[in-house]
Amino acid sequence: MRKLRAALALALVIFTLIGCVSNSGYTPLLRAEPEVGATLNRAPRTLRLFYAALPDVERSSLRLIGPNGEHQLRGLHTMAADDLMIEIMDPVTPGEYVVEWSTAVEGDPTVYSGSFNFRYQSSQ
Ligand SMILES: [Cu+2]
Repeated sequence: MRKLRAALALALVIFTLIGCVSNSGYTPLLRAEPEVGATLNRAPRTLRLFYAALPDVERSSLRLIGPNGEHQLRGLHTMAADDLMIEIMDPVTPGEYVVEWSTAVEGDPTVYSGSFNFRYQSSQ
Protein backbone atom coordinates (compact mmCIF):
# COMPACT_ATOMS: atom_id res chain seq x y z
CA MET A 1 0.00 0.00 0.00
CA ARG A 2 2.81 2.33 0.87
CA LYS A 3 4.64 1.49 -2.34
CA LEU A 4 1.50 2.15 -4.34
CA ARG A 5 1.11 5.55 -2.68
CA ALA A 6 4.73 6.42 -3.42
CA ALA A 7 4.28 5.33 -7.02
CA LEU A 8 1.13 7.43 -7.37
CA ALA A 9 2.86 10.44 -5.85
CA LEU A 10 5.77 10.02 -8.23
CA ALA A 11 3.41 9.67 -11.19
CA LEU A 12 1.65 12.88 -10.12
CA VAL A 13 4.97 14.76 -9.95
CA ILE A 14 5.93 13.49 -13.41
CA PHE A 15 2.58 14.42 -14.94
CA THR A 16 2.84 17.88 -13.38
CA LEU A 17 6.32 18.37 -14.82
CA ILE A 18 5.20 17.21 -18.26
CA GLY A 19 2.24 19.55 -17.99
CA CYS A 20 4.54 22.50 -17.27
CA VAL A 21 6.82 21.68 -20.17
CA SER A 22 4.04 21.35 -22.74
CA ASN A 23 2.43 24.48 -21.34
CA SER A 24 5.50 26.60 -21.94
CA GLY A 25 5.61 25.26 -25.48
CA TYR A 26 2.01 26.26 -26.10
CA THR A 27 1.24 27.48 -29.58
CA PRO A 28 -2.10 28.81 -30.82
CA LEU A 29 -1.27 27.54 -34.32
CA LEU A 30 -3.58 24.65 -35.23
CA ARG A 31 -2.71 23.96 -38.84
CA ALA A 32 -1.58 25.62 -42.03
CA GLU A 33 -1.81 25.61 -45.81
CA PRO A 34 0.71 24.44 -46.99
CA GLU A 35 0.55 21.90 -44.19
CA VAL A 36 3.27 21.78 -41.58
CA GLY A 37 6.02 19.48 -42.89
CA ALA A 38 4.27 18.92 -46.21
CA THR A 39 5.93 17.99 -49.50
CA LEU A 40 4.11 19.75 -52.31
CA ASN A 41 4.00 19.02 -56.02
CA ARG A 42 2.48 22.38 -56.86
CA ALA A 43 3.96 25.71 -55.90
CA PRO A 44 1.82 27.49 -53.30
CA ARG A 45 0.57 31.01 -54.12
CA THR A 46 -0.67 31.85 -50.66
CA LEU A 47 0.09 31.03 -47.06
CA ARG A 48 -2.80 30.44 -44.68
CA LEU A 49 -2.38 29.70 -40.99
CA PHE A 50 -5.22 28.64 -38.71
CA TYR A 51 -5.20 29.52 -35.01
CA ALA A 52 -7.15 28.69 -31.88
CA ALA A 53 -8.81 32.12 -31.99
CA LEU A 54 -9.06 35.14 -34.29
CA PRO A 55 -5.61 36.67 -34.93
CA ASP A 56 -5.11 40.42 -34.61
CA VAL A 57 -3.76 41.32 -38.06
CA GLU A 58 -2.17 44.53 -36.71
CA ARG A 59 -0.06 42.47 -34.33
CA SER A 60 0.76 39.70 -36.78
CA SER A 61 3.46 39.04 -39.32
CA LEU A 62 4.38 36.23 -41.69
CA ARG A 63 7.67 35.55 -43.45
CA LEU A 64 8.55 32.95 -46.04
CA ILE A 65 12.17 31.99 -46.45
CA GLY A 66 13.22 29.67 -49.25
CA PRO A 67 16.38 28.51 -51.03
CA ASN A 68 16.73 31.95 -52.65
CA GLY A 69 16.13 33.90 -49.46
CA GLU A 70 13.10 35.75 -48.18
CA HIS A 71 10.04 35.96 -50.40
CA GLN A 72 7.99 39.03 -51.03
CA LEU A 73 4.56 38.65 -49.46
CA ARG A 74 1.55 40.94 -49.87
CA GLY A 75 -1.74 41.69 -48.20
CA LEU A 76 -1.75 40.10 -44.76
CA HIS A 77 -5.40 39.63 -43.79
CA THR A 78 -7.80 37.31 -42.07
CA MET A 79 -10.70 35.49 -43.74
CA ALA A 80 -12.41 35.64 -40.32
CA ALA A 81 -11.96 31.89 -39.87
CA ASP A 82 -9.38 32.27 -37.06
CA ASP A 83 -6.79 32.50 -39.81
CA LEU A 84 -4.07 34.66 -41.27
CA MET A 85 -3.60 34.71 -45.01
CA ILE A 86 -1.07 36.32 -47.34
CA GLU A 87 -0.17 36.23 -51.01
CA ILE A 88 3.25 35.06 -52.22
CA MET A 89 4.42 37.56 -54.85
CA ASP A 90 7.52 35.98 -56.35
CA PRO A 91 7.88 32.48 -57.85
CA VAL A 92 8.26 29.56 -55.45
CA THR A 93 11.07 27.39 -56.83
CA PRO A 94 11.75 23.79 -55.71
CA GLY A 95 13.37 23.43 -52.31
CA GLU A 96 12.90 23.71 -48.57
CA TYR A 97 10.84 26.54 -47.14
CA VAL A 98 10.40 27.99 -43.68
CA VAL A 99 7.31 29.93 -42.65
CA GLU A 100 7.90 32.24 -39.70
CA TRP A 101 4.84 33.64 -38.00
CA SER A 102 4.04 35.94 -35.13
CA THR A 103 0.59 36.78 -33.85
CA ALA A 104 -1.66 37.66 -30.93
CA VAL A 105 -5.06 36.01 -30.92
CA GLU A 106 -8.35 37.27 -29.51
CA GLY A 107 -8.69 36.95 -25.75
CA ASP A 108 -4.95 36.52 -25.12
CA PRO A 109 -2.54 39.47 -24.92
CA THR A 110 0.52 37.26 -25.49
CA VAL A 111 2.35 37.59 -28.78
CA TYR A 112 3.19 34.09 -29.92
CA SER A 113 5.60 33.17 -32.65
CA GLY A 114 6.79 30.03 -34.31
CA SER A 115 7.92 28.53 -37.54
CA PHE A 116 7.40 25.45 -39.65
CA ASN A 117 8.79 23.93 -42.79
CA PHE A 118 7.44 22.61 -46.03
CA ARG A 119 9.09 21.40 -49.17
CA TYR A 120 8.22 22.02 -52.78
CA GLN A 121 9.25 19.40 -55.31
CA SER A 122 8.34 20.04 -58.91
CA SER A 123 6.72 16.98 -60.50
CA GLN A 124 8.54 16.07 -63.70
CU1 LIG B 1 -7.79 35.31 -47.97
